[in-house]
Amino acid sequence: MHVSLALMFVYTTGLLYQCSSINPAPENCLNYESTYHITRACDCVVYQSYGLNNGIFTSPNFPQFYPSNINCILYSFIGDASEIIELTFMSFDLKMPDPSGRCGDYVRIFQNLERPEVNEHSQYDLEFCGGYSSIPKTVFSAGRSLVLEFHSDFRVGKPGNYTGFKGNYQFLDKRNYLITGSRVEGHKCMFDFHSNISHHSGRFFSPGYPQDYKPNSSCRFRFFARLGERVRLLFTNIQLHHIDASCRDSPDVITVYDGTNESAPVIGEFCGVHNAEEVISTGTNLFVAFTCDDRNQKQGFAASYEFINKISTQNNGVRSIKNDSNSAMPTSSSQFQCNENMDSRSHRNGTISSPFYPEPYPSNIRCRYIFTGGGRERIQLRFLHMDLHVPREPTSAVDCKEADSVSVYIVINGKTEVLNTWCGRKLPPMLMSSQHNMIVEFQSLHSSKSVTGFKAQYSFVTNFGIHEGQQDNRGMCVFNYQSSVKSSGEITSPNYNGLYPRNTECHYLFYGRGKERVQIIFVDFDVDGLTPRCEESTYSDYVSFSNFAETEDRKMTRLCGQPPAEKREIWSDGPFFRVIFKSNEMYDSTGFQAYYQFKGPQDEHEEEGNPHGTIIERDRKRNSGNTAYNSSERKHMAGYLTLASMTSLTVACLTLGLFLLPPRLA
Ligand SMILES: *[C@@H]1O[C@H](CO)[C@@H](O)[C@H](O)[C@H]1NC(C)=O
Ligand SMILES: *[C@@H]1O[C@H](CO)[C@@H](O)[C@H](O)[C@H]1NC(C)=O
Ligand SMILES: *[C@@H]1O[C@H](CO)[C@@H](O)[C@H](O)[C@H]1NC(C)=O
Ligand SMILES: *[C@@H]1O[C@H](CO)[C@@H](O)[C@H](O)[C@H]1NC(C)=O
Ligand SMILES: *[C@@H]1O[C@H](CO)[C@@H](O)[C@H](O)[C@H]1NC(C)=O
Ligand SMILES: *[C@@H]1O[C@H](CO)[C@@H](O)[C@H](O)[C@H]1NC(C)=O
Ligand SMILES: [Ca+2]
Ligand SMILES: [Ca+2]
Repeated sequence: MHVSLALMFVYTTGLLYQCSSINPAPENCLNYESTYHITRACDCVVYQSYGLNNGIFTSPNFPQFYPSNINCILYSFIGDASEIIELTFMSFDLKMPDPSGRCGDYVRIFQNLERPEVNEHSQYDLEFCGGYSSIPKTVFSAGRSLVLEFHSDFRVGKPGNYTGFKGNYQFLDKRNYLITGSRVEGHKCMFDFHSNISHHSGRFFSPGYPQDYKPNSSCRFRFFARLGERVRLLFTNIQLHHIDASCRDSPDVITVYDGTNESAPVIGEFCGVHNAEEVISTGTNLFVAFTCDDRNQKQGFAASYEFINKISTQNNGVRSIKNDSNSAMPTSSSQFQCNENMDSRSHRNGTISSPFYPEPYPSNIRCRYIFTGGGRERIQLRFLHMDLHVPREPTSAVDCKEADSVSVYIVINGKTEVLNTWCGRKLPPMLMSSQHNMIVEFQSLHSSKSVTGFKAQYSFVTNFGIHEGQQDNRGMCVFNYQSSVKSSGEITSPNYNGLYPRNTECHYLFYGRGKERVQIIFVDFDVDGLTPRCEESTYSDYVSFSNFAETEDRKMTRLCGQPPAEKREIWSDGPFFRVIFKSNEMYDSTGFQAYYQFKGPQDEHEEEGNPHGTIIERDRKRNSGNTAYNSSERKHMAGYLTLASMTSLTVACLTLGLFLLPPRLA
């Protein structure tokens, strides 16, 4: 036993040693036709794809310090004709660049070589040095070869104090990154995808993927399904440059249109980072546009598509019938079918309820109500009745775990997550899904002779529960308010006065006439966030304002939390104004209700007061009952942020203080 352990130890360390040792030598360069390696006096080390298709490469002596005065080592990675190379750095420690940014020691990457070697004319694509945090972690070649050049400066006496690098190389099949559509003649980057008997699915990518997209790229992808089919897209990787702002203000963006061209309604807008975003057409066509500017290129996106006959639900095989035979009340879930599927194409609205509603429901059952829509549809759920059995009379801290309950699940970035669980008799707030599907689960553990169960009304909506204004199809959730149509009115957050949906962005565009300005007065405001900045880094939802149609307005501050009365009146500079609501993937609140009014220069002097009377201060107790997040979590987060970012110390402390205060109006 002891012996074998010892042997194993020797064996593993031997392997490790072998993996990370390299043997660069001039004779390895012999297969080079060019004279680059001779004029630069390089040593070479070559990794070819036959045999192992991946492995480790390191700087000399890694993890010890690398020697000074390494003139040049060329690491050549050479794959088959159908392969590309992926290098992933796991460790990186070279001398820091000098103050001007120039690297003394460096790694250079040639990733766009035509032949598997560098010559006098080859331009390196990347050069980097310094620490791990400052380098690209993963690089890809365009073709079958990639060369890494390593250089260290001459230093008198001792070696430098740097461990160098260690990375993993992998040969990938290039065919997995080919777009499976046909290129449209006369366009730089446009592809068509037609459904036919033998063609049901495939892939498409941002230009150059898996390499970063090129500056100023603009690509179009058109999908044509056959009659009765729909197009389903799944973006499996989205990596676009992202700023803490509206996606619609982002220069790098993917937009999905529910039709054949840009004039069709927008049903998807993606920027930043995502790993599983699904979009389904309502008709037979989809149109995808990808555009970017010439700064901050990232990897782009990878996506698959499928022409589908039916909307596939995540839970295939769920029985969609409620057996209405009047048999005796079943007592075990195995005998009882109560699952239901609601597809927007057959039921646009209706009700769901516990079995035998309003009679007592059976004990020990679980019912799933699965809602499936497409396009821009969201499921809006309004509870009409709630009377579930609780083992004890609910105390102030209701724990639904032991009780009969209703849970609502939504999909966020490809993952099914519980929005919240409700039990007892308190009516849950009105809810809305974050994209086109939702699952409601009713679970009865005990039941009783006196309970009546629950009933809820659902509808598939495309207006996000926003009732005033003209919806504009050029965005997912965009509403126009024109002075020429209506000089004053009301705007609300999506799904008001229920909880606003997660991961949702809505734009309210105001078009005044002449010298008019727009006045917005929030009469109700509760948006989860950390004041005063309401930034993404503090997991804040926010409402922001802009005097411009497509760029952020830096002089306007964001609103979140429960702002005091004096901050609830906002004016535009001129006739155009844009209000943006943005929610993230966690913590919910009830949002806002506001009055808007277009005012000419004379109106502004006429009335100084608030035309709509006093602002309603919210009852904060109601808030704690209705919001799906646990306010102690937010408290915890505020504390955490205090530690994490010293600059916002005062902000976080202030907010923490607010949360700890008893509700002012309670
Ligand atoms: C390397 O540098 C670090 C930080 O400058 C220093 O603490 C350490 O003693 C150095 N080691 C050697 C071997 O020079
Ligand atoms: C179906 O579409 C594919 C891809 O566009 C094409 O290669 C193939 O020839 C088509 N087949 C038929 C039967 O039209
Ligand atoms: C990208 O487009 C902008 C504006 O059209 C232009 O000024 C810039 O030179 C372009 N950059 C590149 C790298 O093509
Ligand atoms: C966009 O598609 C619609 C419907 O197919 C068509 O009527 C319209 O002319 C198209 N517009 C453009 C700019 O191609
Ligand atoms: C309902 O239940 C009865 C009796 O158990 C059974 O005969 C019948 O086929 C069921 N109906 C459906 C639609 O499953
Ligand atoms: C449900 O849909 C029908 C037809 O689309 C409509 O007439 C009815 O008013 C809707 N009911 C509700 C409650 O929205
Ligand atoms: Ca960019
Ligand atoms: Ca939130």
